[in-house]
Amino acid sequence: MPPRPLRTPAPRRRRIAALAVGAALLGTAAVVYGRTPPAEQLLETEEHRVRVVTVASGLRNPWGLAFLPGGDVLVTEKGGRVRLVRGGALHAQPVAELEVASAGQGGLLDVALHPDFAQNRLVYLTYSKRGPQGSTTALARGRWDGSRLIDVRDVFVAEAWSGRSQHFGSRIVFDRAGMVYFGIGDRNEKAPAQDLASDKGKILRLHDDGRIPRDNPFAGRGGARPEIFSYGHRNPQGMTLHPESGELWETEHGARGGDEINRVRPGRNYGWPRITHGVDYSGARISPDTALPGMEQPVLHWTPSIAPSGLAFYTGTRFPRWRGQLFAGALAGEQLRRVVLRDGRAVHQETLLRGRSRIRAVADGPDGNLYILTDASGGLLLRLEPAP
Ligand SMILES: [Ca+2]
Repeated sequence: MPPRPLRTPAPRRRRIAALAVGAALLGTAAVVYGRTPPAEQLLETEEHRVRVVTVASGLRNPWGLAFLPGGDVLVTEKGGRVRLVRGGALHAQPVAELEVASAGQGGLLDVALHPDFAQNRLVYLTYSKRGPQGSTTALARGRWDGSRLIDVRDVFVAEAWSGRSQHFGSRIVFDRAGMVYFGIGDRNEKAPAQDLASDKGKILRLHDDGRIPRDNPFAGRGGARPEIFSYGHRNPQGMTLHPESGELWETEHGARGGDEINRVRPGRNYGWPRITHGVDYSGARISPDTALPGMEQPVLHWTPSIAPSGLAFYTGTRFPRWRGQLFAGALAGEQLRRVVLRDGRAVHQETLLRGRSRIRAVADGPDGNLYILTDASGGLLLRLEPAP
């Protein structure tokens, strides 16, 4: 997606917001920018009747979420705060605040729990880190003490420094062996996505403490960074594990057109910018090729772009006909996209929540409902549950 200021609502939205304030959120006096849905709304979809419930409002550009045991939710805000939703209400005080490079697309990004969280209480965060060479994406972790996230320290700082403020990635995913993955965009520099000496445009694979696994695909290869798991990515914004195969799936932004869903395999090249199904924002051609030998094709590409962000397989039982299907949020596309897969291929899609708001994150809730975060200075945590 193109760089755009996130903090300043467009004039049209200000007017809509002014009309909506007071009518929108039950008992909430906060001024909320953006098109705020009512606290509850019914949605007719192809497969299920859905009730959309506002769980929390007043989140400032929320980015990622993680479910704590017992039903609490941690939510990151792009500006650097970690928030807690407990008992269906947003705690007034942040539970942590990180110093982040919050210019442009940078800031506090994703959050994920360690697979052994019940024992070790470790919470992982990605964020845009400032340094003498500009900014990069870093993975940090802290410990949840029941009410605050403490001892937050870097686990891994990627070699993706740039003076540019775009394409930081990222999502955090743990696989079944306990390895942690996070994605980094090309920092809007294109060519480094193909350079194995750089972490730009890569997905990284690490031990939970940031050590580099010896069996990584490029470990021991001269000139290549050993933390790299896959390369040729433009800007990964959604990532999740396939519930059956345990394989990593990812969404990334193209430029104008060429947004992708990929199955991410070790050592593979996902092509950017050598191959793409999109063109540059100016209309200029990025590459004459959409396919080349040795480069992976996406499971599907969205042309025109929807700017996907957040990705989840639905695994619950409350929406039985959605089981095993993929749900992708969309920023510029302002929607939730349902993707039906058969034999690893996309065979059908449905657009939900069209034109309501930018959607930053999607999560398969432990209670069998789907959760989404809207991207606005008055962002919402919404729950999609079966309508009676
Ligand atoms: Ca690609």
